Amino acid sequence: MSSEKSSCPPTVVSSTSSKGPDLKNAKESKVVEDIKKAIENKDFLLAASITQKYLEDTNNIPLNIAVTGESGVGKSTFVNAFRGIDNRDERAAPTGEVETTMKPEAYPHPTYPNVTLWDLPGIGTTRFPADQYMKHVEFEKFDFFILVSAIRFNENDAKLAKEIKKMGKKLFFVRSKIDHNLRDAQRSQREYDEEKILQKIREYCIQGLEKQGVESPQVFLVSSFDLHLYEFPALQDTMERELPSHKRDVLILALPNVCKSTINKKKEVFRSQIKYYALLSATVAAVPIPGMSIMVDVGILVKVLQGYLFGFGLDKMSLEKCSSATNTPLDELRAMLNCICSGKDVTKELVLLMLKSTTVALIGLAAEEGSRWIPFIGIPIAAALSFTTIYTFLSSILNKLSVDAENIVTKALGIK
Ligand SMILES: Nc1nc2c(ncn2[C@@H]2O[C@H](COP(=O)(O)OP(=O)(O)O)[C@@H](O)[C@H]2O)c(=O)[nH]1
Ligand SMILES: [Mg+2]
Repeated sequence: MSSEKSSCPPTVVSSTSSKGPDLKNAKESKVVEDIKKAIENKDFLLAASITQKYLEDTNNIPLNIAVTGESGVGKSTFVNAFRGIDNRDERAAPTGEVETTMKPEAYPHPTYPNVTLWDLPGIGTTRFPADQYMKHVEFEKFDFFILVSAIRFNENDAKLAKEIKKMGKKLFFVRSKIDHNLRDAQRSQREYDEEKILQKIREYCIQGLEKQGVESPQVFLVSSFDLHLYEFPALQDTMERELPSHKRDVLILALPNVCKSTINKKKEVFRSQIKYYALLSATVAAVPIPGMSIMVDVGILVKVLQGYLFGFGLDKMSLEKCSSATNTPLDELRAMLNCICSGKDVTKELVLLMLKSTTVALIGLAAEEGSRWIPFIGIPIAAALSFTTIYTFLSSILNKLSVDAENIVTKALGIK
């Protein structure tokens, strides 16, 4: 079980200052205009299909993360941990082996297959010079690189780092196996001071890289066995800030739930999509096919709620994994759950039950953003009720699930 501490940084509101034009907002504005036009023309099916396509496209944007470094430094373990997979899992990248693979191996995220972690052969394993190595691993396809070292970054690492930068790619340095260093120090130092040791390791890595000509390296101290400790949360924030806006949400959803700020960011990503799901329901409601609306809604809602559970780690399997990984009895985790669908398989029956029990209480409590959207996008009166109902329903469930997710993280990881 992990220690009581967490280096969870405060929630940072994503800035749009990063690289290039704001593709997400540009695309969103265009889609909203197209939907408005379709609704003006009373072509609700077209409005629905534009909305559906937008949601599908947004949720399928590819993100490719390359993990490289010399053999044995913990690359494969990091790839597994990032995907929330134990080294012993059958989907895991093999670990603790002499590196023989010469080509990058793809490991898709178990919940978001559009996100792929790539386990690269060490540059020393391939014996290529840095420029050939980059060609060999087909560097163009990666959104960014993570360069791992378990002691210090050596000459090979520095050469590769410079080549990665030269090719215009983002790079973050991870100093792995920090738990190992701290355990060693605890056993051998009379006055053990964790902060001082971490500072020393960080400075040693940064100075080493600078001496080899790498400018302003960002080094993050990580234990892949305890991602919530040390600087993985800070690495998450940095990766997110450095990505272009249209990829940022994709990364956020795929991040392991290692601190409350991750949960909050996921909640915001989910929240930003609610109006489109409500719109889907409204456009269907505007089409005069009796009885059609509620069935379509329920099908959509099942999928959306399942997505929330997977994203927050509140599905049955994630809870079981969390229980065994943190030695927290499953019953104790389940006792933290308040939302009716947390830890369950979401079925149409369950959603209908939830709709019955929650919307009655919420009717009239039109969520602000939701109600602002109705006249803005020109939703007809007949469909507005459907829009408001779904909007309010999803917002309310999302709030409850995010509280459950925070409680689970707090309990299982001992985060304050
Ligand atoms: N204590 C500790 N051991 C680690 C960590 N990361 C990897 N290891 C161990 O280091 C060994 C090599 O890891 P692996 O991921 O196979 O390294 P790779 O060759 O770079 O892919 C394995 O025995 C791992 O269990 C870590 O963060 N902490
Ligand atoms: Mg490996």
